[in-house]
Amino acid sequence: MSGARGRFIAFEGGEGAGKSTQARLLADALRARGIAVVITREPGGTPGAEAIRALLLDPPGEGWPAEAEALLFAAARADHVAHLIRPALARGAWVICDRFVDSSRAYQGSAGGLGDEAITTLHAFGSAGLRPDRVILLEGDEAALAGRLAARGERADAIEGRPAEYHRAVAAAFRALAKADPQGFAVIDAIGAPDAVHQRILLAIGDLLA
Ligand code: Z5A
Repeated sequence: MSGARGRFIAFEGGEGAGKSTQARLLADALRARGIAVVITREPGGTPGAEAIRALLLDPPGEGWPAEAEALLFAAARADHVAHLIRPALARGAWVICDRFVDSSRAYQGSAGGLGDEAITTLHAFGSAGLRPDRVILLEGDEAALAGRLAARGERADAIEGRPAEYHRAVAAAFRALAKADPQGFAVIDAIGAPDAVHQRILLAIGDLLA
């Protein structure tokens, strides 16, 4: 690639929306166009952030108070941004990230009750407020997405296992974030065959590929 900064794409949405599947399909499609791609996830992506992921998804003791949970997500993100995301963008690679700061805004800020200002302040401090060039928000009917998770049959982690109302509040928060920033977000229907969803995503980032 030239000396230009790479593009930063984040996938967001509730559990089972197909973020990991679509992140992989997009990475393959970009590589087929000769673009250098780094695919990563949150919480995680670097050794430090993966260590924090384990603490968040399987908490020792009584579980984290809401404030500690938000701080741990922000700390993991700060390490991930400093050690992986910014260096990759600087060398011209595209970074595709399975969840980023809008997950903290929806889960900890909105559903968890800490408020958006607390989360964006932590992000400004930890990661200098880095924003994706485009957030792909995958949305689908609650029952259909729950069916996918049931078919996968894995044990729910500490956050997935929260009540349905918490996850409904997360979904509403994502919708509100996307409505408030129509340039920054592309809302994609997550229902349909993986390749059909992938084609919708390619259309939604067409301007970034031009
Ligand atoms: N969290 C937070 O609270 N705050 C934060 O700041 C961040 C995260 C960054 C991370 O867990 C948890 O942390 C998450 C939010 C919280 N908890 N919750 N809820 P994770 O990364 O392990 O979990 P996840 O992000 O929810 O991933 P997921 O459950 O694996 O869902 P997904 O990545 O969106 O879906 P998938 O793995 O691509 O697909 C799920 C299944 O559906 C799988 O069997 C696929 O084969 C199948 N699938 C995918 N696409 C389709 C289509 N199109 N049709 C049919 N079946 C499909």
